[in-house]
Amino acid sequence: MANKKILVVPGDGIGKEVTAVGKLVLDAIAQKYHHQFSYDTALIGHVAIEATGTPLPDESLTKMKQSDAVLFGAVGHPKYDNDPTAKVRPEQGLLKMRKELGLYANIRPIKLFDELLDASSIKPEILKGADILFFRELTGDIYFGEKGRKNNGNTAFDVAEYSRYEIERIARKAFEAARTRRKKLCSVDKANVIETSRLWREVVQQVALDYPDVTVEHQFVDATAMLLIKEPTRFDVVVTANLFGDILTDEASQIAGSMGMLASASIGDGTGVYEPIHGSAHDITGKGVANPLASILSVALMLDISFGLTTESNAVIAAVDAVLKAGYRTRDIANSSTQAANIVGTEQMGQLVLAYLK
Ligand code: GGG
Repeated sequence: MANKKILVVPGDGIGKEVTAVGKLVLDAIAQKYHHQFSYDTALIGHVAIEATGTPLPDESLTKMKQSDAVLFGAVGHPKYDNDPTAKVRPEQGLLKMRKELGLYANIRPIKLFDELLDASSIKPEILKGADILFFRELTGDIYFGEKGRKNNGNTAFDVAEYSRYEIERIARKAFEAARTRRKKLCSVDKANVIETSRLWREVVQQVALDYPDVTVEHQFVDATAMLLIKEPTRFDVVVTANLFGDILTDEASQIAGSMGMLASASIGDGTGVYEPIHGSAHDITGKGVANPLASILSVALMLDISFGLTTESNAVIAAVDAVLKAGYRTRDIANSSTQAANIVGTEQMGQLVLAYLK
C-alpha cells in the first residue's frame, strides 16, 4: 500500500476543471488498489497574483517541496497577452516552480491512440504507428537567461545559455529512455547558427559514446518541424532545448489528435510535477468542454514515474483507451463521423474513464 501526499495546483483557466477530474482518477486508483493518497492545494499563476500579488507565493513553493508529487493544471490569462509591458505575469510562477524544484527534464509522450487516427488533420497512413517520447530541457535556455531592454526601451534582448552539465544530464535521461524503447534518439538543435546548439551537439555526441546500443541522429529544429508532420514514425526519443521543445511539442500534439491529449512529467532533483501540455485556454474556460484526458494521462505518468505504480498507471491508460474505443469524444477530438450523442464534456469524460477503471 502506498501512502502519498499529492499537491493539487489547478492554476488558471481550464486548469481548475481538468485537475478536478485528474484528482477523481487518483481517488479511484487509491480505492481500487488500497492506497492512501492525501491532498492539499496551492495557488500559482494569475489566481495567485490576484490573491497575493505574486505568481508563486512562498507558501505554494513550500507545499510543493513537501509533497510526493504535484498535479498541476495551467497558467495564463489573456489580460497579460494584451499587456506586453506587465511586470508581473502568471508564467513567471511556472518558471520559478521549475527552477526552484530543479525540474530539468520535461517528458512529453506523443501517444496516438489507435481510435484517434482520424482525429488528426494528418493522413492516417502517415500517422499510423507514431509513438514519440520528447525530452524537453526545462530549466535553461532563453527562458532563464538575462533579458531586458536597452536604447531607451527600443531594443529588447533575451540571452540563451547552456552549460555542459545542463545538456549532459538531460541527454543522459533521454538516452536511458531510448534504451527501454526502440533504441533511437534524435537530438534537435540549430547548430548551424546558434552557439548554445553547437555546445548541445558536442555534448550529445560525447554522451552517445556511453550508449553504443542507441542509434543517434542530429536534426536541425526547422527540419524537425517539417519531419514531424511528413514522417512522424521516424522518431522514437527526441531530446531538445527548452524553447525548441516547447514549440515542437505543440506541433506534435497534432499527431495525437489534440493538445487536449498530451500529458507531461517534469522531473529532476525533487518533487515531480505532472500536467497537461496545454495552457489555460480562457476561450473555453467555464464551458465544461475542456478535454480532461491530458490531465488523466498526467496522473498515469505520476503513478508510474513518481510512485512506481506501473500496474495502476497502465490501468488508467487502458481506461482512457476503452472510453475512446467506445466512441466517446470531447469536441476537440471529435470529427464528422462522431455521433452527436458521443460528444461529451469535461465531467462526463471523467466519469466515463472512472466507469472503465472500476
Ligand atoms: N500546463 C502548461 C501550461 O500552463 N502552459 C502555459 C505556459 O505558459 N507554458 C510555457 C512553457 O511551458 O514553457
